[in-house]
Amino acid sequence: MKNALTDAQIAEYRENGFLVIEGFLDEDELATWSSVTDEAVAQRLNQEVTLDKGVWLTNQGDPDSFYAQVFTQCLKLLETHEGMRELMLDPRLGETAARLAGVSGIRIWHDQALYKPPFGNPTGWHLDNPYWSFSSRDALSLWVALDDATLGNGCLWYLPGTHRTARYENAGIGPNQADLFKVYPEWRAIEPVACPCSAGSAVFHNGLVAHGAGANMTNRPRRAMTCAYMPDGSVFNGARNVLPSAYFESLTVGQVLDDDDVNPLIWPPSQD
Ligand SMILES: O=C(O)CCC(=O)C(=O)O
Ligand SMILES: [Fe+2]
Repeated sequence: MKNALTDAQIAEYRENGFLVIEGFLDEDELATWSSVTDEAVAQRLNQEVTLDKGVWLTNQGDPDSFYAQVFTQCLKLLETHEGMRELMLDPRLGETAARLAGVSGIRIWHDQALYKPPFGNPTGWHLDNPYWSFSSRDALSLWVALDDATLGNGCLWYLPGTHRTARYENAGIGPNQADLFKVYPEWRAIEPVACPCSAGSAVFHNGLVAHGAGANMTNRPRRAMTCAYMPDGSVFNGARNVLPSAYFESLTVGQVLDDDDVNPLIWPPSQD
C-alpha cells in the first residue's frame, strides 16, 4: 500500500480538497479488495446477510429509479463481511486520513461500495459531510478504484478549493447535475477537474469539497470501494443518516460520537 505521504501531497490535498494517489494498492492488494468487495456486495444484495439495526443499507429498493442507476450503493459492509472488516480497519488507512486532515484520531463513519452500473447515470454534484450525523470541516473520504476509472465510465470530478467556502447547504444526488449551483452560484466560475485513475488508485477528498461523477457510457461496471472518516472527538448534530436507531435515540445534540462498535477508531491503533 502506497500510503506514505509527502509534504507536497498534504499541501495539495489541503489546497484543492482532494488528492489522487495512483497505484495506492499493489496488484495483490487490488485483487483482494476487488474480490472481497464483490463478495460482500453480492451477499448484501442477495440478502444472505442482514444487519437489523434500523440502518439504511442499500439503494436498490426500486432498481429502475434514477438513483439506483447512479450506482449500486451498499453501506456498512464491514459489519456483515469479515474480510471487509479487516480491510477497513487497517490502521494505515486511518493514519493516511489523519495526516491529510491534520487531526490526531480517525473513526470510520461508514464504508460503502459504489458500483456504477453499465450505462449508469451520472453522480450529481454534491457535498458529503452535510449528509452525516456530525459536522466537521476535517471530515474526509477514501475512494478506491476497483476498475480503471475513465472519462467514459464515470470517473470522479471535483471543484477545487470548494471545501474552503462550502456552507452546510447541499443538493441531493438527483437527475439535475446543476442543482448544487443553485445553492452555490459563485462556484459556476470554477473549472472542474476530472480524476481518471487506474484500478488500485485512491482518491481522498474532503467532506465539503464539491464533487460528482460522469455517466457510465460503457457496457461494464465502474466499481469503487470507499470509506468515510470522522475525526475523533466529533459530536452529534441531530441528523440520523446511518446511525442505528437505538443509538440514535440515545444521543443528544453535542454528544461525542465515540461508540467503538458504531464508529471504530482506526487511528491511533489500539494498544492491545
Ligand atoms: O462514485 C461515485 O460516483 C461518487 C462517489 C462519491 O460521491 C463519494 O465517494 O463521496
Ligand atoms: Fe460523495
